[in-house]
Amino acid sequence: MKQQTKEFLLSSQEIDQFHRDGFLGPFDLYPEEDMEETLRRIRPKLINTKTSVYSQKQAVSGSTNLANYDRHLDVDFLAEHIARPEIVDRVASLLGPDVLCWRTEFFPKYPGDEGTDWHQADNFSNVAGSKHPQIVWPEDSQFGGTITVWAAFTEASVENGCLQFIPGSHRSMNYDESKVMTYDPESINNVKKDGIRRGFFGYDYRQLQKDPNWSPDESKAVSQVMRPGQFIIFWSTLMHASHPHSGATDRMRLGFAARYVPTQVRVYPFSDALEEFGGAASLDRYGTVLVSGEDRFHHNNIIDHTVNGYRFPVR
Ligand SMILES: O=C(O)CCC(=O)C(=O)O
Ligand SMILES: [Fe+2]
Repeated sequence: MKQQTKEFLLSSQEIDQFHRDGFLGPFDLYPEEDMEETLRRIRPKLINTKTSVYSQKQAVSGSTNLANYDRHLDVDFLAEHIARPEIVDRVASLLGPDVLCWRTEFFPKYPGDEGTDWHQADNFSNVAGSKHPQIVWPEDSQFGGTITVWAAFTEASVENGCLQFIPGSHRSMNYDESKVMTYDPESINNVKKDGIRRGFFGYDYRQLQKDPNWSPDESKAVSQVMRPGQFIIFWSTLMHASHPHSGATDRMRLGFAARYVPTQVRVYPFSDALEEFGGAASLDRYGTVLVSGEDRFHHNNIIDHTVNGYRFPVR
């Protein structure tokens, strides 16, 4: 049982706003200087992917950038980050008291990098090579998708590639995640859409469009400028993208996304490997992390620090 502090619960007005817009924030988490200092401190650990649960030894085929995934399972600061009450209380206000963190991902943008193309994710079969859903909600649930908490580990500005959202777009999917996309690493930083350099990490997300003739209404897009140490909360089904890194500054942009679901959701029910971005890695050492409440469903393997040796903060 993980107790909530309840100190950072959302107000009913904030909850309504989240359901209307599909996002909420940004919120303050770390002071700017602390965030910068922390990033300097953990960088060597991040670069050392040998300790990642998807390290090369674990990779079952190809070269993989999956080592960018789930580093909360081997880097202490990230293990603490995903369980911070400033985040968890707010997420639990939206998902209910029993919450799992099932995925984290780094999103770096270096000077000159393309923006992340517009997309929505519901069951996350979008880039899964197997086309199996990665998360499955009970059949009678009102919701699908996951709540993403995207933290700015550096400044995120229009110039260096901050997020963009189309408010209110989370209720209907413009993409069919069961369609197949072709992975083409050559396309990275090489494709322009309506004059803007955008791509999806080697995939062309437009291949999933339900209507090939539709295109997102960018006039409705809002940019999410954030200072280092802030975070924003959004549904994965919200239309979201990011600006390209213009190269006007030589500093990279780094986002850290943590994804949460309630305990009744099944995570990776159809697969014992992750297959994405032209690589694959075994899920042998993978587990979800209970960040709030209790697990009465036992659908998922939960990583327990007392058993597995990982050091999660117990609250
Ligand atoms: O940071 C980005 O550019 C994209 C982030 C994103 O798509 C996500 O967190 O789901
Ligand atoms: Fe996304």
